[in-house]
Amino acid sequence: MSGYFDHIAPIRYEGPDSNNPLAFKFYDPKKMVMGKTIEEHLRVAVCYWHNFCWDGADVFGGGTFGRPWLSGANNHQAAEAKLDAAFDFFDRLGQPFFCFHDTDVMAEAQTPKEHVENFAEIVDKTEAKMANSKTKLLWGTANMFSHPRYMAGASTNPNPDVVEFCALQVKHCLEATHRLDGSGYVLWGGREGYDTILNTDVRHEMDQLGRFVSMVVEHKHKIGFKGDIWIEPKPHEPTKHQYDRDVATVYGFLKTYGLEKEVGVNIEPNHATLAGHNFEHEVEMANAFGIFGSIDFNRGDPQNGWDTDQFPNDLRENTMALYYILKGGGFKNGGANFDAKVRRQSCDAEDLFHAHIGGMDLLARAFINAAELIKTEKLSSFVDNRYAGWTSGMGAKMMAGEASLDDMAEAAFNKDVSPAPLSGRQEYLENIVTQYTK
Ligand code: XLS
Ligand code: NI
Ligand code: NI
Repeated sequence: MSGYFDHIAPIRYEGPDSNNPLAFKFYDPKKMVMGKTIEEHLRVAVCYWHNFCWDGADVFGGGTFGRPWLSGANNHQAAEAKLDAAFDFFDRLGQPFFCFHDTDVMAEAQTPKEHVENFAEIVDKTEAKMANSKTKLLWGTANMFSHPRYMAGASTNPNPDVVEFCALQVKHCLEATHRLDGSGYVLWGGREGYDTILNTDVRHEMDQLGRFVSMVVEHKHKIGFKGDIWIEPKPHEPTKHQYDRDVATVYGFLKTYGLEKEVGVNIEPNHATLAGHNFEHEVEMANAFGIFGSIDFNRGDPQNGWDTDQFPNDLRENTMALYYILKGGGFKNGGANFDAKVRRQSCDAEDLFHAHIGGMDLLARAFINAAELIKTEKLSSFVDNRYAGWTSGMGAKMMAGEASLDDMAEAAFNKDVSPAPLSGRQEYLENIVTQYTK
């Protein structure tokens, strides 16, 4: 036990009238909605990185948090102390899953051999911890962006030696994810892009990425990993132009390299907004192409142009997103993680709990709203009705490939009038969402 969280009692559901800041008001894990519990629907995961690996440093100043396990060198003892603290936190919060980057959990390595050894050592210890905890692994991922070797790209680096190192990291991290019974494996491409076209062979880099992701898929099948592989789209930051800009771009990439049946997406709302989309747009694009996987439910700051990774607190935005997630069938192997990056002044153990309790409460509320919206069918029946014309006549013929441009033009010509405008009823539909956002 780390001792760091000793003054915090396990978090319980106390209901909406509770004034206890360290209790759930809406996240009642055993509440049944649409045939499953809230816990089973949302599959909440706590992430390692911002919570247990970040000391509060920003580009202008050093750490503010004083987490004991981060106070010295990142050696084996520190990695173990961090593991103790993380599982102590998980056991008190009671969420079902966690997720990690390889470098989050392990002692820092100087050589490739040390990387493999240090990671293997902590994976053994994590496995032992998991045996005594209810917390399971949602997904693992390799950090291929922090180390200076990745400054010019990870698998899209012009230097194949760097890409070999990526293979080393991903091989071991995917195998560890498999061994720890993870449901998914994430590839976030923060350095998979370019800063200036002047030094970049874009097509070559895209082909590298295509081949690299294919190798990851081949390895998944070779080792018998049954979980999913997800790319996490983001338009920029840290790299100016990232190749996995948004869901539609990722789909185009997957299709180009024949990976669309093998790889899905891990959508992050703040990445969506950075790409100029709203959250539900990205969810529905993924549903439309059959690549929906998991969600990193982080909110951004509407006045900032960067990724703040804060816990979700916008009820309407998340009601909308969960509506489209549910409409697509809900989470399967995926789940809900939110990075819950607390602000730099939030330097106490309590602050980590407030962020996670707030995020889980908000998601539970939004989920119940979304389930009600599904049940009323007010939105879906409107949409079905709007497209009803395609089930018969020329519309059906066109979609079945049985009408040519000539046929359609002739049908239009034979009608004496041009089609009358039909209201899209946006205000009416928005009011329904407002009515169900509670
Ligand atoms: C950064 C990403 C990152 C991924 C995991 O913007 O959100 O934290 O989720 O590598
Ligand atoms: Ni993310
Ligand atoms: Ni992010």
